[in-house]
Amino acid sequence: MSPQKALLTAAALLTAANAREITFPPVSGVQQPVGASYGNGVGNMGFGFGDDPLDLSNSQFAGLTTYANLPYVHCLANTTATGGEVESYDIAILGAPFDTGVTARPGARYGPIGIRQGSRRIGPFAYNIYTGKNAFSTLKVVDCGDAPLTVLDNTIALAQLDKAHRVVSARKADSDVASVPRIITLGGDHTTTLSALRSTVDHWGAVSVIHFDSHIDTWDPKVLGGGVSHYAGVNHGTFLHLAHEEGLLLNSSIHAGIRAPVGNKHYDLRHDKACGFDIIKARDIDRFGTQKIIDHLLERTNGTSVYISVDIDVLDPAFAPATGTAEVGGWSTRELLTILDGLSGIHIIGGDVVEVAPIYDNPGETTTLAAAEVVHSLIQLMADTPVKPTKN
Ligand SMILES: [Mn+2]
Repeated sequence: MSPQKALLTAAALLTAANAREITFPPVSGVQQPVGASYGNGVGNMGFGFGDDPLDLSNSQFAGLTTYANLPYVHCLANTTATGGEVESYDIAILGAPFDTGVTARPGARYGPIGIRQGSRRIGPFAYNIYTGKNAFSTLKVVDCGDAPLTVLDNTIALAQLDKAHRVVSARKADSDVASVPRIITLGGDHTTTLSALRSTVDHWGAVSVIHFDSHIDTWDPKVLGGGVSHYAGVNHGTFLHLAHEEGLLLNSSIHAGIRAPVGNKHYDLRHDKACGFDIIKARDIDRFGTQKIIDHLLERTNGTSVYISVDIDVLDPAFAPATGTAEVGGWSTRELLTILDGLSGIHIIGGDVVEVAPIYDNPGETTTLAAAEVVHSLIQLMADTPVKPTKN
């Protein structure tokens, strides 16, 4: 190597060594870190930085994954770890990891964690572009984690879930405008809704259920499962029959999005009516549009307390492939969200999103993103209408 070449090589090495200290030039137009306060006291976009880029205390995508990055509260505890009172809340997100009541593909026991995963971009900074509202600004919403449910015995698991609902809803609400906390359950297969209704009856008596689903779920255990054993008759296709039998439902209930076939067109539909339900079929949206569907749901349940249960299979499998009993020909995510948001003002006392089985989802998380946004809409409906119990 010539002395001249050696000198050039040394200079290149020196440059390489110096290049390890990288100083980026200032980015034109950015006056403060992304996500910093707008300077007029109105929030930020939740990317985790205030004026100090090393302030790690407000990061959106760090820490453990709760629904919409909400604070975690151990709502099932008797006291806090230090013996204090459990933190109060108005709306509790509660996971129900149970999927041994299904008649088709299992996997919804991972629904709660999947929905939380799909909710990472939802948070207190978000104002709805259609309504201008922020679902988290008036009532205190927390994530209680999942109820501990055994996977080995359905009877015990459902008793555990019954108890979890009673404990979580028995606390005094945080706000004085809503004296009983309301629960939004992340299912879990649809059997889990039965536990929720067994708890809401303690505070609000029998309720109307708005049941978004492709299936009617009022099947008589005699025709679905009960022929196998008494125990097998309690499943995700019979829970509404059982809720009716237990006196938890008003006869102003209604299904929305139905399209799956029934086993016996006379008996099943007559029985469905006897359980208190009217039916909006999936294709009704083509004839009437979303507004007529909203109007019908509001008319049907007018003057009653309402529980809203959303089986994610109400959506077409194009929008929600990750579910146990997919039925083609369903609604789009946009149509469902339009209908849900259109129910603003309804006396909603509880709700759930069930049958999300993340194992069948795609890398784009299509189903869990949709389910997370449905939960967001349910929270907004609760925030729109604070309720007081009609019993106790
Ligand atoms: Mn269902």
